[in-house]
Amino acid sequence: MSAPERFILRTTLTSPVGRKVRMAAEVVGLGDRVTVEPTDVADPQDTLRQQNPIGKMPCLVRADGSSLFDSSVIIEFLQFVAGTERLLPVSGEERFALQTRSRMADAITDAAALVVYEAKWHEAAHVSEPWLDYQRGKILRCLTAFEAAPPDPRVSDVVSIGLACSLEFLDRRTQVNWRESHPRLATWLAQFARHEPAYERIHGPYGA
Ligand SMILES: N[C@@H](CCC(=O)N[C@@H](CS)C(=O)NCC(=O)O)C(=O)O
Repeated sequence: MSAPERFILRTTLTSPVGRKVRMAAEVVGLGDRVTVEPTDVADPQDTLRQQNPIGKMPCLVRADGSSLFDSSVIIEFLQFVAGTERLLPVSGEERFALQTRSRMADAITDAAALVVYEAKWHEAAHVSEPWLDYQRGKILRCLTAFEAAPPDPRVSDVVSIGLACSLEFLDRRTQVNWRESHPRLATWLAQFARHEPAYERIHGPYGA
C-alpha cells in the first residue's frame, strides 16, 4: 500500500484565508499531512506565482507538483481526500445555501483585506476614504446578515470555519469595530472557539 499523499500549503501563518484552510484540514483530520511553506505574495521571485498565476495564497501543492486554489476548492479537495462530507454536503439542496453563506463569510475577509491593502499599497495622500467606506459597508452588511442568523456554534463546516477566520482577522487588524454592534456574533465566536479545538490550534487561545 502506498503512503498517504502529503501536501504543501503555500501561505503565511497569519493569512486569514490560509488559516481557514489550515483549520479545515485539522477538522477533517488531515492536519498532519499538510505542511505550511511560507510565501511572500509581493515577491516576484517567489515560486507562488508559478504555482498559482493569480499570485494569491493559499495554494495547495500536491505530491505530483500540481496546484489547487482557491481556498474553497482546496477545502472541498481536502474533505474529498478525508472521505467525509463534514464541511459541505457534496449534493443536495442544502449545499447551495451553505455555499452562499460560506461566500458571505469569505467576503468579509476579502473586503477586510482590501482595507488593509489600501494602506499598504497606496501612499497616505492617495488613500481613498470613499473606497475604504465602500469596503467597510460590505463587511458590515455581511456581519449584520450573520448577526440575524448566526451559525450553530456546535457545527464545524465551511460557513463556521470561514466566519471564525474572518472575525478573528477583524479582531487582529480592526478594519471595523464589530463586537458591540454584533453581540450575538461575538457570543457565537466565543462558543465556537470553545467547541472546536482546531480554533485554538490555528489562531491561539481565544481572545488572547
Ligand atoms: N478567493 C481567494 C482569496 C485569497 C486571498 O485574498 N489571499 C490573500 C491573503 S489573505 C492574498 O493572497 N493577497 C494577495 C493578493 O491579493 O494579491 C481564496 O479564497 O483563496
